[in-house]
Amino acid sequence: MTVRCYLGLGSNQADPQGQLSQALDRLAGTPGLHNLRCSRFYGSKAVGPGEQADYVNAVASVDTLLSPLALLDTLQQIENLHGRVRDVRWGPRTLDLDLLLYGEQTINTARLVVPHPRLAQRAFVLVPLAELAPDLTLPDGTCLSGLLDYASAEDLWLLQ
Ligand code: ROI
Repeated sequence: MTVRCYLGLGSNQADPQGQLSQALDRLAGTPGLHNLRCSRFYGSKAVGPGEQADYVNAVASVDTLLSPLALLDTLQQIENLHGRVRDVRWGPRTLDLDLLLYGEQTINTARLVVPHPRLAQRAFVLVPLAELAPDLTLPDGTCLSGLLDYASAEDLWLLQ
């Protein structure tokens, strides 16, 4: 049985929309990932310390037989193909691919925490996620629609 997963995509360097489009092509071509769907693209003000360029963000869903860590490996390989350098925490990035949700599972390991720990506070994740799955409930029972009521969408705008 496949598991439905949600992925966060973000970029604020080197043609961010192009980075996301190319990442989606790569995800679509990855064996073991099926039924890829993506939200519309959003512009967003950078969250985190310091000044950095605005981001482009989107959320995708895929159905997969890959284990969580195999899926994480796949996402990191794609990030690396986009020249992602893991230097500055919270720093600018050519491509960020986050595993937001892996079915109903809760995962707490050194390498991977799912649901993504900051998912609930980030409008740039919640708003596109709601396009794909408006009735989604998180593993702890929280409804996405409830989180959206508190998410500030003022630093988020639709691109297409
Ligand atoms: N800010 C926005 N708006 N979008 C992101 O994808 C994003 N990713 C990050 C940090 C640096 C926390 N800020 C972000 O990793």
